[in-house]
Amino acid sequence: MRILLLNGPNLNLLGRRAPEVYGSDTLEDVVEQCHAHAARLGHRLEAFQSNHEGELIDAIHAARETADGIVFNPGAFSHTSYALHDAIEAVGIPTVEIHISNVRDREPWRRISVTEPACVYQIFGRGVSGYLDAISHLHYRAVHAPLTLPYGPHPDQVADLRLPDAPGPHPVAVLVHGGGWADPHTRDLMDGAAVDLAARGTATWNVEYRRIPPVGGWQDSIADVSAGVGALSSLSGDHGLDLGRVTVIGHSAGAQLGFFAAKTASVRPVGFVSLAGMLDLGNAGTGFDGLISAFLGDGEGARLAMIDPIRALPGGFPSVAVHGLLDRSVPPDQSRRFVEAARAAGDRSCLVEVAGADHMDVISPLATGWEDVAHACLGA
Ligand code: CA2
Repeated sequence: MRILLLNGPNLNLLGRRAPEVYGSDTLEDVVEQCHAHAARLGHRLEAFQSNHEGELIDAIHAARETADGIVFNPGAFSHTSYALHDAIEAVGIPTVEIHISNVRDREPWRRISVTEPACVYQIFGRGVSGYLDAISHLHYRAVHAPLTLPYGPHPDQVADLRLPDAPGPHPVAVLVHGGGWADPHTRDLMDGAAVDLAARGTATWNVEYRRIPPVGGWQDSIADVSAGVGALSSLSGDHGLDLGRVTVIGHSAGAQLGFFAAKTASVRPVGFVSLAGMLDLGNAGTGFDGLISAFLGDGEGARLAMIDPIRALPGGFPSVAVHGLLDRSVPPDQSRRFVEAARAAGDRSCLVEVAGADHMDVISPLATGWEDVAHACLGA
């Protein structure tokens, strides 16, 4: 694939001012990292930056001949430029919008993006690594483009459906991304797993959900994932989904959500797989205090029991807890304790420890140990 990396106004100043907002990498650093990441995935990348709207429009038009995907940081033009929106729409090249900063958590006018609706995806608030995530997203989209469908009226109530290249009915893996329930982390985190599992014969339903807004919101997140699972019943006929073989697979904080969705959804899953899951929130360690209290909202510490998977056992379904032994973000003990408690409560549950894998490896088909993870997911 040929990727155009396009940067808009003021991004030439990166690394020279406002490092607290945009980090310390210069634009040259960003371009170099993007080149390397694209090459790792087998793609070629060309970069262009301009402070002028017309030049950006011309670059998008020219990309018709030279690019199959665009990674675009329109800078402040994203908040105002219908002309750029139209250019992206007119050329029809899959374009991922990226913002380095968390535009949803700054001045209200930065929350608005008029260019986003013309793009296939938007990534924001992940620093410079968002550019690399945007390249990965284009990569997985090129391998297997999803059908993105709403399951509710909110823009975050959507999910990506990928069907195996075989006649149905298909078993279904519902994927629930992690990221500490927080805004910048969205479902592209699960793109690799979604594409790989679909290639192995399982339909994948990669669910987005409302996240911490900026404090509280656990009810919305849990309700959304549960509704996302339930929405499979209206899709099964058209897409050949086997509702008797649905598995919920959650990563990190997404495992916490996935567990409750598996318990409450109107479509009953036959299994739950936790990948590096936060399953014992009461013993997550002090490093997680801020995250958990942000999710619960002020003064709601007493409700921890309501959102803690280990305290809500038995689940009433079999579970597999997969954990990389090199995980420094969520300790492998979370999975060990969950499996022990699940068995004690009467659930069938098993632990899969993956040597050499860290927190993100358990969702990456390119990482060490992915075969073990994929088998755990399919076996469930
Ligand atoms: O977060 C982003 O990536 C932005 O697209 C960056 C734009 C801003 O206008 C958007 O709202 C969000 C700004 C580009 C960089 O501006 C600088 C300003 C001072 C110092 C360095 C860069």
